[in-house]
Amino acid sequence: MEIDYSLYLVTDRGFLKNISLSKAVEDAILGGVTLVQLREKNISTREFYKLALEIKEVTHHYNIPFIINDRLDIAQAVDADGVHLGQSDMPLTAARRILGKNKIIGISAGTVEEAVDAEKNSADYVGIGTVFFTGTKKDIDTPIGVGGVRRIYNSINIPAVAIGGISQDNFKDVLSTGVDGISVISAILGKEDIKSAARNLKMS
Ligand code: TZP
Ligand code: MG
Repeated sequence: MEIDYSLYLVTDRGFLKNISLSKAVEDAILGGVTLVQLREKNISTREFYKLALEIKEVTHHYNIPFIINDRLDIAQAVDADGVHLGQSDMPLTAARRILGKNKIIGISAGTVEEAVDAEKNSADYVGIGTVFFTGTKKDIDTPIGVGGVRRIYNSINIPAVAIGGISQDNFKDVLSTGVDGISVISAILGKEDIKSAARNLKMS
């Protein structure tokens, strides 16, 4: 399956006002989101599973790949298209053994070394970041900036998206590095009009 990484929505229900996550995801897809990752913290396994089934229904209706953050078991249980793993999550080699070749595995990388390692161990894509300071994820040391994205992207030959503090104001600078896409939470889910917010992050 050829994957379009250009506009990658990561979820966080904390941003939503008076709208369900499945409706928000649907609006985002109608605005042009090409990939969806369910990333929900502080949620029970049962709730995560139920939410994953709900969101998968929406993404599959629109033929959009559906990725689960962190939880391989949930990804398997709902037959998602893949998982996204951080540097403290299940190691990539183990995850690949569990999920097999046909699932998408994405890895977060903040350094050249982490990105090169991900490629060597057969990641499908890398999430490069954190690019800019963001209120959404506060445990960041120093943002790598657009220069950092360029350096890391130039060190690998697999698809990559940039993440962290990307907005309507800076996304074109980020895309100028050549990365395959941008990954966002607040720039879409934090807006009143989710569909237009997504549309405003499209290149043309
Ligand atoms: N990983 C690095 S930054 C980040 C994640 C999940 C949060 C991105 O959120 P936002 O609102 O797009 O800055
Ligand atoms: Mg993680």
